[in-house]
This record gives sequence, C-alpha cells and structure tokens, in this order.
Amino acid sequence: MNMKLSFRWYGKDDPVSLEYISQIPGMRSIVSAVYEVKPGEVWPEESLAKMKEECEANHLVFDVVESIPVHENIKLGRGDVDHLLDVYCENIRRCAKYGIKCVTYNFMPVFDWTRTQLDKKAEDGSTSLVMYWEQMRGLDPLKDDIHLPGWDSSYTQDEVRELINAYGAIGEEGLWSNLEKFLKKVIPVAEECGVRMAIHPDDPPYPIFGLPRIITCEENLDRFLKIVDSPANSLCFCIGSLGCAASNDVVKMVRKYAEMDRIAFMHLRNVKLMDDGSFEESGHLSSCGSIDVYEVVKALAENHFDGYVRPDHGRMIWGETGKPGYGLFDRALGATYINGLFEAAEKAVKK
Ligand code: DNO
Repeated sequence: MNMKLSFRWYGKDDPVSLEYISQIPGMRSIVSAVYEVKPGEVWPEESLAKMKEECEANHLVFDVVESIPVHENIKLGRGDVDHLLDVYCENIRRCAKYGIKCVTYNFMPVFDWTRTQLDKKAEDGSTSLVMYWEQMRGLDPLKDDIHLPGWDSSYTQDEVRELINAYGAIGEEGLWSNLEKFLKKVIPVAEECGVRMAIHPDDPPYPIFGLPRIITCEENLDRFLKIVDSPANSLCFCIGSLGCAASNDVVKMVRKYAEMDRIAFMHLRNVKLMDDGSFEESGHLSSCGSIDVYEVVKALAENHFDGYVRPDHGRMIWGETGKPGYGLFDRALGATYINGLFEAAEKAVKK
C-alpha cells in the first residue's frame, strides 16, 4: 500500500505495549513524543534515541512526532518568543537526526481538544468522548473555576484567566501574525532537515470561550498554506476535528489538499454530529457516524497519497481501561478498517 499506517504511542507509561501494536496487521510507524520535558525546553537526544531503539526492537519505525508543543508565548508573540523559536527549531533538528519525517503540532490557544465527558456510555456498553453544548453553555472561565476533562491542569485558574484575556487582546489577526512569524522561522529549518511540519486543526473547529481559533475551515487552511508555500508546511488533516463543523465538507477538502500534496498526515476517526452542534465520537466505520470515511480514503488513493495515516481516538470496548480515546482494541479495529478501505481504493486506482 502507498499510505503509511501508524499508531500513537505514549511511551513507557502507555498501557498499550509496542509488541501489541506491532501485531496489528500492516502496522508500520509509531507516532510519539518526548513527554518528560515541558513546552519550550529542548528534548534530550537520549530520549529520542531510546524511543527509536525500542520501536526498532519491535519491528516498528519511529518516524512521526505528535506533538512538539508550541509554547503560549509563541502563540501570543510575547516575552522570550525568539528564544522559544530557537528551541523549537533545535527540537526539529534533533528529531530529524533520529529519523523523524513528520512533526505534528497545533496552534490552539491555551487548550488542546475540548470535550465535556470522556466516558459517555453508548447503548452497546462502549464508552467514548463527547461534547454536549448543554454542558458547555453557561460556563464562563473568566468567572467560574472550570475543570473540563483533558485540559492542561498545570495552569491555575488565575493563569487561565490571564491567558484568555491576553488572547482576547490579540484576537484572530494577532494569532495569524504570530503563526506567520512561527512558520517563517520554523519551515526553512524543517525543509533543511527533510521534515514535514503538519498542523493539526482546532478541535472542535470554532472559538471556545471566546478564544480565537483559526485552523478551522477551508478558507483558513488556504490562507495557512499560502503563508509558506512548501510541502514542509503541510496539514495533519484530522477528519474528526474538522468534521465537527457541519459547514466543513471534509471529503472535498481532503481531495483538494491531497491533490496539492499538502497533507502529510491523516487522522481518521468518525463523529456523530447532533442538530445543536454537539458531537459524540463513534466507531470508525462510515455508518457509525456523520463522516463518509470511504469517500475520504478514495480521495486520498486517487491522489496517490503516500503520507502517514493513523486511526484516531477509539471507543473503550471489551472492558479495556486506559487513556480515553487511546485504548488498543477499538483503534486496532479502526486500523484494520483503514487497511481494508485503502487496499480496495488503491487497487481500484491501479485498474
Ligand atoms: C487528540 C489529538 C490532539 C493532537 C494535537 C496535535 O487526541 O488529536 O491532541 O495530538 O492537537 O498537536
């Protein structure tokens, strides 16, 4: 197959072992990161070397990083931003030295993905991550102490308030110009060392609590790709994130960006969208959610996509416990489904 099948692994603390991952048919690459250092610090080479060695001992390739986190001061364009950009570039160089070909990151202010519950039980007894607007409405992080699951708990509520106000002051255009500064510094380094940078879209793709979010829709992805017109400046196209806005036609978008060769990494998962914009993460199969995963894969195969693909968030099934979204069983089922779709779609293209 052309596409490179991969699996996210959280390192030595991950309850899912590399051996189990390697037993998934067609599994090739490991997606991981150095988790023991804070954003804005240099990654120790020993950690990268060790991870590479462990993967190879399990017949896997460690060639995708998710994520090198972008420090808030880079996104806000304040304080020690120039130093932080140098550290970021150094981390890309170090990753490349240990075989990394693709680095994922996001440019979401303060919080990464937002959900209201991580273990919502479905009728079949499986659990998954959900975001219900009825649980979000009425929450005001400037007034209330908010603890949504998955949010960075290293911030105090006062720090969160300070950050929200700082982002409010720069707004969307301020965030765009800080992103531009980041790309102009980082992409030439990535080009030099043969790494494709892949930005992850905002999840979900609209403002949360008034925080600006810009990696959200076709118009903005076009604007993003034009800032530095290079394959090193590419997308991590997450259909589950972009698919949470009914206005995003993910099949059309995948086709367009695959044709332009600006997708380095695909995150495949499905979501069930509700009328009020709430959503539930579902099984990967097209009929389980609102996204036609077959049409997405067909668009990739028809454009001879040879980048990385991973089954994203799975449900918790068969009594498995662990990191929400990142158990073994349902992601392995997702992987075999993805294999099937790609085998069929790629063969149809060859005929
Ligand atoms: C969630 C992931 C995201 C992603 C980052 C990339 O499970 O898809 O957390 O890793 O946004 O920087």
